[in-house]
Amino acid sequence: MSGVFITFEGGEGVGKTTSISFFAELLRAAQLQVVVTREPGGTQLGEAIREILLQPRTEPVAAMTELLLMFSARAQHLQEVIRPALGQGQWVLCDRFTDASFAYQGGGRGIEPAVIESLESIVQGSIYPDVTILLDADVATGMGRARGRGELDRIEQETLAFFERVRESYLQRAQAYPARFKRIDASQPLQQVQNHLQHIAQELIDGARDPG
Ligand code: Z5A
Repeated sequence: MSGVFITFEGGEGVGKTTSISFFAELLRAAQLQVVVTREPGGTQLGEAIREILLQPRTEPVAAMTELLLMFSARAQHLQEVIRPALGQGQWVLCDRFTDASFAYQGGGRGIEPAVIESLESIVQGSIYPDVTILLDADVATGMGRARGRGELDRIEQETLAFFERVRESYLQRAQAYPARFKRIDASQPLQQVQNHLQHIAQELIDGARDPG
């Protein structure tokens, strides 16, 4: 039995965390088994790598170091959490996955997509998200929501131009993979975002119950 792998993507503060818990409740209410997880992180080792990645540092971090750390955490996450859960027929909801590497390390830092694609294939094998929910809002809206929280982590300290490139990369990926991506306008009030999420969840639940 194979589960369903759903990823949530988007820039900073667009509402991924808020949306993923709402979505998980909708699936649980339909009696589905749900695992909620995140990247970088999701395992003990992955969370330790996350700390290294997000801690502000005095030395500049090479883009390739950042990319490889993201994929190291991902390899562990796939082995410990994602593959077993999917193998048991569970629904895995993941706050960011490899599209974030294409957006941040590719679009943001300028690493060639072909390099990221090679790592994607080596690390993931046949595991790709079934559905990716892209919460898209202009950079200022997301930053405004996220930045009431106090100190900025290393990646949050990037420039506005960096986050504009990240957003553009996400939009390009959504265009390149229209069957997988579902874009939600995250600048809307929460109620409207949740209506859209409810619609997507219902479609997926109906599809899973009646695959024919
Ligand atoms: N990263 C990477 O570079 N490469 C990779 O491969 C991966 C990750 C996997 C950590 O990610 C960093 O890792 C991230 C990318 C990098 N760096 N940055 N920047 P993260 O997902 O943990 O961090 P984040 O993007 O900064 O997430 P966030 O700030 O926690 O935001 P969020 O989860 O999208 O938003 P939220 O917490 O749900 O909502 C923020 C606030 O807005 C909150 O008060 C909500 O109540 C409110 N909200 C949410 N939706 C709405 C609407 N619709 N209206 C009004 N208010 C709202």
